[in-house]
Amino acid sequence: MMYLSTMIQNIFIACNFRLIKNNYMHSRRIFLRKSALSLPGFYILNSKSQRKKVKKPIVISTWDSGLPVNKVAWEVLKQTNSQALDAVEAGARSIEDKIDCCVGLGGNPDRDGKVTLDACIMDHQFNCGSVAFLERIKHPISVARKIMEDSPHVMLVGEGAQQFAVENGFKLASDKLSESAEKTYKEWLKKSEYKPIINIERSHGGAGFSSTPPPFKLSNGVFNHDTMGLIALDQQKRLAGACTTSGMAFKMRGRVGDSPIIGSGLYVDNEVGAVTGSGQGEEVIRISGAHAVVEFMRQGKSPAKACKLAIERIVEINPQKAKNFQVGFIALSKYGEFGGYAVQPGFVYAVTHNTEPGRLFESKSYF
Ligand code: SD4
Repeated sequence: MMYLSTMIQNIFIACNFRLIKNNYMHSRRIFLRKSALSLPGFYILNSKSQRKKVKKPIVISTWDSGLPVNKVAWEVLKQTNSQALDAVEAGARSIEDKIDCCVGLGGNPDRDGKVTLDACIMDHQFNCGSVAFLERIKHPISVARKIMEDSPHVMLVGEGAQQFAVENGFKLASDKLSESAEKTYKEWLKKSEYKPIINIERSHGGAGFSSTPPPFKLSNGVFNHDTMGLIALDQQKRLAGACTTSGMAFKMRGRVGDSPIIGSGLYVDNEVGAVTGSGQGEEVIRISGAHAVVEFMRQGKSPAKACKLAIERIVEINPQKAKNFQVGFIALSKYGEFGGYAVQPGFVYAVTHNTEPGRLFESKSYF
């Protein structure tokens, strides 16, 4: 009897011990998870990283066309006390000024023949502004910044965005298509077939592409590049990003892509890094692309690895479909480390650190 009661007592103690141990492990796990989340990413937990020299200032942007854009941003960034936010806005404006296929008022129109612009901007303190479906305004990126700084909202679209812009001193431009957009649109009208091309700026040969060295031109002579996303880190370790586009050519009227969506086409978290991208907006929106990449970096992944994981997430939704579209992300950590990854080969990005006019990198890709 005594033997039995000692045994029961021992089992009871053992169970209690396991319970206490489990509880302890559980709370410890929660504590670790919580502290990891509350710290600025796992980088901080790594003592090597703490000694890491921050590479700054630095600006990186999508495509070959990022080189001249970086140059403009760099003019701002290299000045003492300059702000990454001013640098990315200046860079984005410089490409909105140009007449080309994919950014600004010279861009290709929607299927009704109207150019509609999308853009967004974000600073190091989660301030952000965005415009979508904006017509006849030359600098959507500056309207986005104005919304961020002088309105209680984050995003304005269409007529309301245009009204806000005009009320704030932006000039209403003509709604006439640029010469090259007019030509491309007339060509498209013959078949009226909506088929977004895989935008591989560096595609050699291929339908619609020349096989000359960069800058590549479409067969109609138009310089081939895409949405401009740029992210920068200034000398005060402030990150910022901007993204501007005329969106997918021949889209349905009213269609909005990822580029003006905070968390999809652009995201900045100064505790972790900044991310932007280019490509088939619908696929990016599906996974909140830029935000996903930032979260992977928060978990300790390098910028390139974080971009890769987000691209894998996109492809794995429908690998068959993914063979026919392009998405590319670029990421910049708060330490100035950078990287990119894309669904298809041919996605390049421009990096300007202390080398002018900067360097081009070709990202790895899923296919
Ligand atoms: C969009 N992401 O409107 C933009 C356009 C783009 O390659 O980058 N096209 O979906």
